[in-house]
Amino acid sequence: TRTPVNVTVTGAAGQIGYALLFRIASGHLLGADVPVNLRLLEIPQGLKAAEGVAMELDDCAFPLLRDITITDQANVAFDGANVALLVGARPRTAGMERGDLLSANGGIFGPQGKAINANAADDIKVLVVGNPANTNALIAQRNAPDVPAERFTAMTRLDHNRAVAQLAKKAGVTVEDVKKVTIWGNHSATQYPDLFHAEVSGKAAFDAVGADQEWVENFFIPKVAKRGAEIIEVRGASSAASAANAAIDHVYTWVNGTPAGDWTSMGIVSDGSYGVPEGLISSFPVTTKDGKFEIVQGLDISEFDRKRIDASVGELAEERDAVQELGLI
Ligand code: NAX
Repeated sequence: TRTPVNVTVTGAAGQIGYALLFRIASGHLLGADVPVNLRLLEIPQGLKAAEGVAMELDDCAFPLLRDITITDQANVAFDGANVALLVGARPRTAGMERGDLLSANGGIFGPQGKAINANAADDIKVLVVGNPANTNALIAQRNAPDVPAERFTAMTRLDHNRAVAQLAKKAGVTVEDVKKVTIWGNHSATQYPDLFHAEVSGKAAFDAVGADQEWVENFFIPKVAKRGAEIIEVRGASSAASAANAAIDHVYTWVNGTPAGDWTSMGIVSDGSYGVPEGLISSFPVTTKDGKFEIVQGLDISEFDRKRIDASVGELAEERDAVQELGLI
């Protein structure tokens, strides 16, 4: 039998946590033959609710779930962690400026990065879900100098999955027929969901949507980029199950690989590819294999692509400069 994998989840008592933990425990994060220990990190006010979730996890009698630890101590939560899902974050509240938001999150992701650096297992893989995800991931990464930078990633898989679904709907195909969609840049309204390099049933996706430039610019891109706000308006609460599903997809793909003839989108530390300044955590098209990822190289970047990638990456650079000024990195 395999040794259990230690999976740490922060913000475990929140709504994404509630949609996430049961799927991790049932084998969807890593595979149906991989036992897991769960380490749940919450703030003190969230500990009781986290205990309630743990009681429900017990009541599922999941064969793969070995052990659950509940704590408000980062050093305990990340002790021996192989996978860490950083979901808990400080949301933007009314009247909060960007600087306030970034410094509040720096107060969370800085110490968590240090705790990961000091306590996590050598093979630690980190996914940051809590917003602003890319910059929170950057803060954690910079506070973990002994961990290879590529182990820190930010989630744009929900945006990716949203783009796949919209494209399939428009082309009148199933989602399995849609390949090579890319989200570039920041997980924010400036992101660039790119269908120009995508394929539908093996042909150019742009042709599959009737070469309808007006639909791409005025429907597809804003639909994907602003989907989070639309969910809040219609559901009355922010995306939770779909976000949890995307977190599962992100880690599963990272560990188990992308299928041949396809790629995925992940926020990762830039190596300078496609003119994205080195060191920024930006979303790229990536393939994965044996627990490692590579940026898809050699894509033709049109002027249309360039403008949108640059706008989103520009926002990431501003966020990095702001957290640098605040002394968070
Ligand atoms: P909730 O407010 O339901 O839950 C957050 C939980 O985190 C709470 O239980 C809170 O007590 C806990 N928490 C806060 N600070 C903590 C800390 N320092 N350590 C440990 N736990 C802490 O939010 P939820 O709807 O679950 O969303 C979580 C985060 O995901 C938010 O930042 C949200 O903006 C972000 N999202 C990111 C998405 C993405 O695609 N990257 C999409 C969905 C979501 O909007």
